[in-house]
This record gives sequence, structure tokens and C-alpha cells, in this order.
Amino acid sequence: MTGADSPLMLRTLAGQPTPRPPVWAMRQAGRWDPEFNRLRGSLTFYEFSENPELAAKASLLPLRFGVDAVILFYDITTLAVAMGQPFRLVRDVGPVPEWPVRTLADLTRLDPRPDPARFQYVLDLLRIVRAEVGSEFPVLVFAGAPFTLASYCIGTGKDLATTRRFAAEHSEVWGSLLERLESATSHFLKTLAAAGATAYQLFDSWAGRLDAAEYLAWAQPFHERIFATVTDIPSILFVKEGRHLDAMATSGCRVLSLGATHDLAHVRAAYPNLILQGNVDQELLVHGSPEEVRLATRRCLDALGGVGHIVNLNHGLDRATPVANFQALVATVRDWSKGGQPP
Ligand code: 1CP
Repeated sequence: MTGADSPLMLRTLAGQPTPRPPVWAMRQAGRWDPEFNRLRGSLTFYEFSENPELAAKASLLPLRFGVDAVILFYDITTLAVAMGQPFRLVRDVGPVPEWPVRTLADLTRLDPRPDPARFQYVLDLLRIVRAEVGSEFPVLVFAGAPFTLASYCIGTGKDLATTRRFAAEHSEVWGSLLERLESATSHFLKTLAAAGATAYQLFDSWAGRLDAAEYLAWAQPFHERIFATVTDIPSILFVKEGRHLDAMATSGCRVLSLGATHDLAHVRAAYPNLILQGNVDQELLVHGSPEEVRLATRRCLDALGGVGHIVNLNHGLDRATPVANFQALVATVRDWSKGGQPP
């Protein structure tokens, strides 16, 4: 049983009432934060994230804003690297593999159950962060879902048309790649759960644009199997502006992360047993004023009345986000109290 003095996020995940919902944001540790940029210096992304001391400092930076959880600083491609496929981060493009998966022979180079020594730096990062925040504070880990991670492994990223073409032309490689990533993902998340993570988020960022048949073939069965396998800690499903809500809601996730195109109150009415995460529009944090962010955050809070809710954005913070807007988001949640005006 989670006690009344436990962190808000733990109580929400346990289905207990809280005085206000917890708040954190995807990409809360990243280039929008000037302190992060200072810390990052001239290191490449992978040099930085494979250094547990630096990655721990980056993960902890958002604490100064009053967030209720930290997310460990690595990337969805970190697991592919541990499986045997090196990546580099190309400016304005994203992660690009040194050799994209093309054939069944390429696949045999990807270990479906990498020895934890291959991602030792993530385990070290978790150990350092856990020691800093104490045994109870929520520390989130994550993985890309097989569809989104596979898009990076074949080198197409968020270019869905090219991903579709690859899947059609190399259907056997595509199917085996998804299966191999599923196995590695479950193993990776179970290892991090055993090492002290509080909850995990599965990012199927680019599956939101799949049609229903594709979603049921490439996304849903993998979510279901990962959620059925990694039951050690609570799960969060994120599909950027996911259109196939019924499939998402019945995937077996404990928490469903929603987009700006979803109506929180409607989703609550349809799926009363799910904890909902979201859904302030990150575009507003880029282009809006702090006052507009406050109003939107209050609307988001009021939509669920503070029950079974983790406040977050519809997508990760953009690097052009002014710090004052992130502060406004977090402060509004912290000041909110049920049934009305902030104190
Ligand atoms: O605070 C945090 O959330 C930091 C940890 C984190 C997470 C959760 C990073 C570090 N990456 C991710 C997840 C991730 N990476 C996703 C899922 C979330 C999402 O939908 O954005 C995806 C699709 C990626 C792939 C990726 N990694 C991209 C492409 C994203 C896009 O929109 O095109 C990029 C640019 C990266 C590099 C990366 N990973 C993380 C950061 C902070 C960065 C940017 C580093 C830089 O610009 O130098």
C-alpha cells in the first residue's frame, strides 16, 4: 500500500486519490534547457548519453522546476545500439544507423537478448539517479515500441511512406525485425525494473499515423505482448496523437498518454479504469505566452478533476520552448487544487 506521504506519482499509479495530479514532461531533459546545453558542451549525443555521470546530471536538471518524476537520459535507439547496431545523431534529421537493416543476414547481427553489460551505462545511470533522489521518488525508464524503433533500424525514421515501402518489399525482414525488437525491449525493461525503475513508458511515436490494418499488424500485438511480459512495474503507452484509441486503451497499459486531439473527459468516460496522461499541446509551449500555458494547463486539469491523471504534453518539449513556459506548466499544476481557483 502506498502511504499518504508517498510521492504523488506513486499514489496515482496505485489508483489512489491525490490532492493534485503529478506532472512531468516528455523530453524534459533536452536542448530547450540552457543548463542542459551547458552540460552537453561539444559532446555528441551518444558520447554524452553513454557517460552515466553526465546523463545523471541531465536527468536530474528538471527537478529544479518542481516536476514529480524524472526520466532517464538516453534514447530509444540506445537499445538498438546495445543489440549491435551503432547510431549517430545527424543534426535536423535524428538518429541514423551506421548500417541500416536490409536483409535477414543483417538481422542476425542484432542480439534479441543483449547481455545487460551491453547497456551497463543505463544501469549505472539508474543507480546514480536513484541514489540522488532516494528510494521512493519516481524514476521513469522507457523504450521505443518495435514499430517506431524498427523505423530507425531500417534508416527511415519518421518518413512513413518509405517505412511502408520497406515493409512491403522486405516483409520477412520487417516481421522478424519487429519480433527481435519486441524480445529485446521486454528484456531491457525487465532488467531496468529489477534495477529500481518506478514505471516505464513505451513510445510508439510514429504509429499514430498508421491506418487501422497496419496498426493492428505492426503496433498493437507488440504493445500487448510487451505489457503482458513486463508486469513488474506500471506501464505507460504513448502513441503520438494515436488515432486507434480503442486498440491503445485495450493494449494492457496501466497509463494511456493522450494527444491534443483527444478529449480527456470523453476518454475517461469510455475507459474509466485507465490512468490518463497528457495532454497540453507542446506547440503552445513553443509559441504561446506563460498566461496561455497557464490557462491551457488549468483546462487540462479541470477536464479530469484531478483524478487518475498525470499531467504531461501531447509530445516531447521542442528545443525552441522558452523556459518560462515550462515553468508556467509545472507551477500551474502545483498550485492547482480541486474545485476551483489556485490558492
Ligand atoms: O527528457 C527526456 O525525455 C530525455 C530522454 C529521451 C527520450 C524519452 C531522449 C533523449 N529521447 C527520447 C525518446 C525518443 N527518441 C523518441 C520518442 C519520443 C518522441 O516521440 O519524441 C524518439 C522518436 C526518439 C528518436 C530521436 N532521438 C530523435 C528524432 C525525434 C524527432 O522528432 O524527429 C532525435 C532528434 C533524437 C535525439 C535525442 N534523444 C534525446 C534527446 C534530448 C535528443 C536530441 C539531442 C540533440 O538534439 O542533440
